[in-house]
Amino acid sequence: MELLSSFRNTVKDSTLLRISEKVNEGERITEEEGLVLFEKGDLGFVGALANHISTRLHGGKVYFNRNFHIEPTNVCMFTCNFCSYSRQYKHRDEGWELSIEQMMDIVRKYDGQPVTEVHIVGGVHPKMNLEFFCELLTRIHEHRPDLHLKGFTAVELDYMFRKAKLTTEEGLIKLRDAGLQSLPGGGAEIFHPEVREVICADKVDGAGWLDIHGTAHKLGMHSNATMLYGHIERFEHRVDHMSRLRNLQDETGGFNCFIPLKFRNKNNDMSHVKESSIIEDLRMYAIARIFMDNFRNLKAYWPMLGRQTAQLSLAYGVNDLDGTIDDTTKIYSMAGSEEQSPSLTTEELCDMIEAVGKIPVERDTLYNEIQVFA
Ligand code: V47
Ligand code: SF4
Repeated sequence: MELLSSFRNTVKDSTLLRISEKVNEGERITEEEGLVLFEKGDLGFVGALANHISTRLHGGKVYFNRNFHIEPTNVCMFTCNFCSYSRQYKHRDEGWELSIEQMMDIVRKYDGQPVTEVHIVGGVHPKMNLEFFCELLTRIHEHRPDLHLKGFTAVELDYMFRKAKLTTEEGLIKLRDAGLQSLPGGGAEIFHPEVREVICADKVDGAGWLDIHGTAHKLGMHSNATMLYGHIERFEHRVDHMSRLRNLQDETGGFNCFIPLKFRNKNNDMSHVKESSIIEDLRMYAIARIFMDNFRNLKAYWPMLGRQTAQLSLAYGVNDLDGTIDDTTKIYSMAGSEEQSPSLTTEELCDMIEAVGKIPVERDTLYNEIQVFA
């Protein structure tokens, strides 16, 4: 009620007022209303609504997990224009290709440390096939059965399964049997073909990405969803993207969280495209929180966004900062993020969260609470 009374006097636009009423009542907003938020919703307005929703859902709790990344290779068969990270197969001598033993060395580095998740993601290498990754998963699982294995974007999976001549379901069952428990959200970019055909024409399309995640959900696996924003897309492409995810979530309920990823423009074929401002970033998070009513969690991936903007986003609907990570991910440092070797201790993460008046909570991959830092 309080939320509404302040807007009744200040907000003149009838659609914005209607949206604030819907948020107050816990009702879903339409695609048209989502577009109006992008076009007319100022930062204070969308931020207040988003913080209201996040507080209603999580009571001020902000989650993080203790994880590390393995990036098996940056050699890639695809040619996404925004990618600063990959090397084409013909230039593979400029990239890296880790053997299973080298990846096990990374896993062993964390022996005795309280990490709960390993995130495995990389380029699409023609020689790293389904069998190779099943062996990797089996080895990690045998070495450390308590670690949650989250891995492979729908782009990697699509290529792997086509090469193995398996259906999505057959391929996912093989990976699941080897120990894979959930899928990260990468590769989604922007689903709409008007944009996808310009920024990443040669990889799995939007329908294919959604089909892989939907199939994983039906097999009892969980996954995340991302959206690469702040480049050539228009607001209606963002709304279309979020709407397709929202529809799939209605069907399966298998998404853990939504992660808007800010486009970074260094060292790639889209360097001429200006990066979004901090105001646009915060508006993006807030509108995502309002629109994605069936996603419990909204994550700001701090290695890409930078820790200060990520911290600010906690007042704009975000309730998850991903993890402690260590300096094992290179995707964003290569694309120009201010975080050149991303690593935060648990204490630093907790300080960041407490500084905005929220409660830090360590979670596992599926958002079960491990420890509340009161
Ligand atoms: O799909 C690539 C993005 C994604 C750039 O599920 C870029 O928990 C910005 O999806 N500027 C891969 N973004 C990473 C990813 C992810 C990260 C953290 C957590 C999770 C999770 C998933 O990185 C790609 C693409 O959208 N990306 N290049 C760039 N220049
Ligand atoms: Fe390859 Fe992924 Fe980079 Fe695209 S974003 S070129 S699929 S590594």
